[in-house]
Amino acid sequence: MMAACLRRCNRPMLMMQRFAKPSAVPALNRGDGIRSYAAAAAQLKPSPVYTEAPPRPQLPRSLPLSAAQVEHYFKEGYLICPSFVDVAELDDCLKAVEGLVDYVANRLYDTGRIKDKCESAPVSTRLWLLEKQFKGASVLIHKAGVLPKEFQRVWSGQKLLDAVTQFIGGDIAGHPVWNLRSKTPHTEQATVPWHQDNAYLDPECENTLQVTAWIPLVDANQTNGCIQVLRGGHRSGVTAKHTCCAGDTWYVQCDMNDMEHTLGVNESDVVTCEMPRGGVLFMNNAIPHRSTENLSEAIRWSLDLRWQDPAKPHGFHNLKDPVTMRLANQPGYQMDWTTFAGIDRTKLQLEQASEEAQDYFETTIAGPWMERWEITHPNRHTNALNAGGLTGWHSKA
Ligand SMILES: O=C(O)CCC(=O)C(=O)O
Repeated sequence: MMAACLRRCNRPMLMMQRFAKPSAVPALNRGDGIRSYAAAAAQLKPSPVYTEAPPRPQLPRSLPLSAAQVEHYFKEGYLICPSFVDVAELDDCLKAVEGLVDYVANRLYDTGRIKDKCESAPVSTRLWLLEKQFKGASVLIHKAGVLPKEFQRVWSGQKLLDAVTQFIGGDIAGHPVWNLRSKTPHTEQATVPWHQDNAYLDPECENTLQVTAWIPLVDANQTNGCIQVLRGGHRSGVTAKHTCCAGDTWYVQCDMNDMEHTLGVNESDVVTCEMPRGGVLFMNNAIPHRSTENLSEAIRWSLDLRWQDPAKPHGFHNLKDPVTMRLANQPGYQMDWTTFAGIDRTKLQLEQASEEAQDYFETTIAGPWMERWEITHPNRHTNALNAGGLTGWHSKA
């Protein structure tokens, strides 16, 4: 019923909407040194949502983040907490991942697409072995949009929500953009180029602080492709020019020169965010970041989860609303996952796409974020958009 309503309401929007271009940023004069871009950008009036912390909250328990950590988050646009999540909860998540991979293996096998289900392989390699038999097996996981209970528990866990309260205040909703990343080794599709999360959303949310927690389910390092951020690139709140799409992927990307002009950051601002299992990288929706290639021999599994104030625009193209998790004026508020976890965003988009695209095994992905940016590199994904098909929401890079 709900899905049908959303389908009816959204089809015209998805097919016809053309996104407004992001607000133009005055070109910055280069001056006499490469860092003059940064100096000039620093003079841009910063967007307070990304740079000013709310008052330190009062909770009936100690807050998980120190004042210095909160300050770092708002000043630099990211925060690494090397030991934050209970690793037993991550074990549970990995068990759930095993179930998701098993489901894909069975569907591929039952339809004759693979010869070996690789049942004895561990979660660190099984999907990669499937990928070798069916290119795009990991895309099937990525676009599945299944939100297991184990992920829900992490997402709405008290300690994480307390930290989020320190960033956005006491009203908190889970944003519909979340991802399980199966970063298989040596895979272009799993190497996410420089971007700001805002580039995947409708510009209406650019004055909403959205907090991302990037949570590796295994140790994340330079070898298996951890996240890199461009520190300070969030300060103006501007979304730099992105182009579409990188290589044979559906990812939009941002050029370092453009970021230097509009965000005032360059190579010297790169921070490589290695962290052990149990760590969390907090980011915001304006910080430029990417993940590097996985050069190891094992999958780098991770989750990225997001929160924002439920009263503010979320930019998710009217596809699905955030799920309220906490309300400051209702300390006993009980959140309800049923509607949120019950609406499968990929199914929603598939229902809006052509018959042909409604194939579980489809590994071409196209979506509304592609309409916001110039298509400088057409590929099968952008062609699918041009053909009028929205072939599954990977939610974002
Ligand atoms: O996990 C990755 O490889 C990329 C993550 C990312 O780009 C994000 O969370 O926005």
